[in-house]
Amino acid sequence: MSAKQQLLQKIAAREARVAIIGLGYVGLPLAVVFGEAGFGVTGIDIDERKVSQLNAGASYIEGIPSERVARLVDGDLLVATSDYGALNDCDAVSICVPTPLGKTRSPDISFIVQAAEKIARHLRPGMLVTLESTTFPGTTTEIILPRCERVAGGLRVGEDFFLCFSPERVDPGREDWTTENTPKVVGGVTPACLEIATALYGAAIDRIVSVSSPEAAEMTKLLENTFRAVNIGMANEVLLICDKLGLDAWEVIEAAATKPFGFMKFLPGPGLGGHCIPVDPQYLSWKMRTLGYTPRFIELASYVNQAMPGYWVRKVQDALNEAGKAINGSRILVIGVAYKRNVSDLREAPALDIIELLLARGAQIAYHDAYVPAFTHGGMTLTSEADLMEAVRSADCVLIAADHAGYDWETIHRLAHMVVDTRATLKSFV
Ligand code: SAJ
Repeated sequence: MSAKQQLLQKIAAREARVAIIGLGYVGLPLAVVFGEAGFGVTGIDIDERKVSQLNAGASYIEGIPSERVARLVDGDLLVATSDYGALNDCDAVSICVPTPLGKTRSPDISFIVQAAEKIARHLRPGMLVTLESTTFPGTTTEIILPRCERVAGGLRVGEDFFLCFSPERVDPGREDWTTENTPKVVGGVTPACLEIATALYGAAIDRIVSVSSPEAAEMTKLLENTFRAVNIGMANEVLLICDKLGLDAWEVIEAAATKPFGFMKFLPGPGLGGHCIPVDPQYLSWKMRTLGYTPRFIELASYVNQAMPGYWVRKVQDALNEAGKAINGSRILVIGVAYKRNVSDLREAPALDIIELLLARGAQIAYHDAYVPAFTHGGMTLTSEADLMEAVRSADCVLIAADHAGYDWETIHRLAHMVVDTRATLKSFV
């Protein structure tokens, strides 16, 4: 019986053991979903704290309650380790490691390379390897495949082992679209690779979307998030345009959004934050530049989005100036430093850029964020104000950077001497 047939049989019988490399906001939900589909799962992570928490039946990921983890651990369907040797007992391995930007905003795929080299040392006939981490087209076949073939000498992809790309589409904390019900795109190096990945992922996830190659799957994910970055850039440029025309950008965009077809609403804001949207398009942009092509929409959107913190600092300057004040020496309260509403994540948060720019101009900065009790950035440690309304009263200017739910925005509007509102949060009170 061929390696493919053997693996397909083990998948059908739920006898295939699945390894997940990287137990973060992508890997842990995926591990739980495979476990709940009846597969034995081995989670592998370099962070011993994550390993011990999971083995104790505790979750550290928003949206994955500990009960779901404990049930699998108690049922011997989930075990965590930092030892890649555990791959010797696994038939499939999904790579869910971070793909950040390096210092020069170029792709940092070092975590993928490290995982690929460790996996290759344990590769044997009948194994499926699937890369999930968002990356530039070509990573699967140009980075992972050669390492597998070189280290596991003589094994042939599509015959002895199988290799795919399947992008993660996890939106942390979201309850309507989850790992199990979000359609899963899969591209295989060969048809046999695709067939096996479709069988495995299809056993745990409602809908599989097959594409013709790993590159098509890699590009699909980058298109999804580049689409957002470019349209958010467009929304921010609409703000700049409306500013010049003396129009309310939010009024215009909300009115345009009443069009029931052919329009999709994006709103202006303080800039582009998060660990996905500001990062993923740069992976595509970098790859295209190596091929001698400059993707202008991506570059322009990045330029507009990155200029938004400076735009809002000028708005603070203008507002203070009208009151005969300067930024220098003024007390400015920033409400909401997280990268978007109702999250605690500070990665690439535009509020941090705004705070840096204001401090450079001599402002006295205070902040309040119910999701972020304290943070350290650029050697500076700030703590969220204990008394929000007192902080609002005593500020020369309030800048709203994240419109979190649960705030008494009406009272804030009433008590603030002046407000620069990057999210039009107070629009209904004006
Ligand atoms: N933003 C705007 N205007 C908008 C939308 C977003 O300024 O109209 C800002 C946000 O404040 C944030 C940044 O852009 O700073 C990114 O916003 P986002 O809503 O795209 O948030 P993310 O980074 O959490 O995006 C995730 C992505 N999920 C995955 O990559 C799997 C994205 O693909 C989802 O579409 C998005 O969540 C979502 O829809 O919530």
